[in-house]
Amino acid sequence: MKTALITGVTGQDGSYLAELLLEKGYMVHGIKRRASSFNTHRIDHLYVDQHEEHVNFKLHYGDLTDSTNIIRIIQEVQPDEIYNLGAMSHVKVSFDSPEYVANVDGIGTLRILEAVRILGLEKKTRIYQASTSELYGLVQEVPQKETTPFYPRSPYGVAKIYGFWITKNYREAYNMYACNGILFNHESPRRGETFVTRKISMAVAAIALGKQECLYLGNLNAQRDWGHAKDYVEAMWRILQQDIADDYVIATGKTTSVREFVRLAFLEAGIELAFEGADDGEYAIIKACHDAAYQLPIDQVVVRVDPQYYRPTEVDLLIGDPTKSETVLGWKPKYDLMGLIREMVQSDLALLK
Ligand code: NDP
Ligand code: GDR
Repeated sequence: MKTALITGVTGQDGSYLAELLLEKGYMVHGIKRRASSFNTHRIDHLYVDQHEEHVNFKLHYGDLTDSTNIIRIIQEVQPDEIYNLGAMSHVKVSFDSPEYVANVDGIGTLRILEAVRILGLEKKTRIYQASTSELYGLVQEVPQKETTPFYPRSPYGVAKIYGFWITKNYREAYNMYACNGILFNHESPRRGETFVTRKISMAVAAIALGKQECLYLGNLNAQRDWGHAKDYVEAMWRILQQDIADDYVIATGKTTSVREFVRLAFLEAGIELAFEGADDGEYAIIKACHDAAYQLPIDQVVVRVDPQYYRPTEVDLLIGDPTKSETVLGWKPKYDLMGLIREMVQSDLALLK
């Protein structure tokens, strides 16, 4: 039985990865932060009474800013694989807390790598680092691949670039099995509520059910390569099962604007939109409603631009080239964009009903 340790286990990816590893027969340990209220809703269904005979899932209190805690947990767990998913992961918020994001997302990665070295586990423990398409930032080349130069555009991206390079450096300097997955955006019904896709799917449900009038968004022109988190955690696992440690882009190879995502998400609820106006004054109105259950007035404004959601520096276009991961890892996503949108919108409709 292999043992895995997941930082960020309470997050979107951590919860899907824990499920996947449990299905594969792993003993899974996760690090959760102490909070003033419960923060384990994404993994509560995996909880096992620790008094039972066969416990295969265990949580430890911890924080990536505390190396004493990281060293102690890794010493106790002796993991075969560590998945470092813990991060302050919101790009816009990273402009408000730049020092914190550097500490958690940048130095936090170093703390994991150093803990493995200090404990002499370099030969035993394989490490996955949650790198990101935000490293590419300002467009240098499309589609973006493993060799595309980086140009991050936020304190989050800059912190993650440290995480990327320190992982690669420890691999080269100490011959450690440490890999970067450069993952493009991936979403799901478990996506945090302030990321744009989930904000949209929740608003579609609330507007359709007459509980909200209008959705306020920032830059509708941004284009993202959106996949499903379930597919992407499978890629993380595959990255750590190879003979040689390496870095991989994980993406669908297709890109879509925020505006188009909005249109498709409303359409999933049977609501046709028309976009009018431009720039800060752009808005969308209901053109037709095909579901008789939702009694929505035609011409109601349901989307408006609010510049408070703009970022000081934006990443305009992300589109990944997954050729290497398809060839070497044999990875291919099962979900397409419409499948992802359907699952998110239907899940939020069910939640609100
Ligand atoms: P989430 O924001 O959903 O989850 C982040 C996790 O990190 C949560 O469990 C959170 O705990 C934990 N965390 C935050 N701060 C700390 C800290 N100081 N110490 C320990 N744990 C902490 O992110 P995702 O699941 O979407 O992403 C997982 C990882 O992948 C992140 O590193 C993210 O940056 C990266 N990534 C994500 C992509 C995506 O599209 N989703 C794409 C590329 C990379 P809590 O629940 O208590 O807040
Ligand atoms: P991103 O995801 O910044 O790509 O980072 P997010 O969903 O926050 O933004 C995507 C794009 O949508 C635009 N946008 C808005 N974004 C938010 N959050 N809220 C809005 O109201 C809004 N309106 C427009 C943004 O400007 C942006 O262009 C995510 C995170 O999961 C990171 O941790 C991860 O590394 C990257 O994806 C890959």
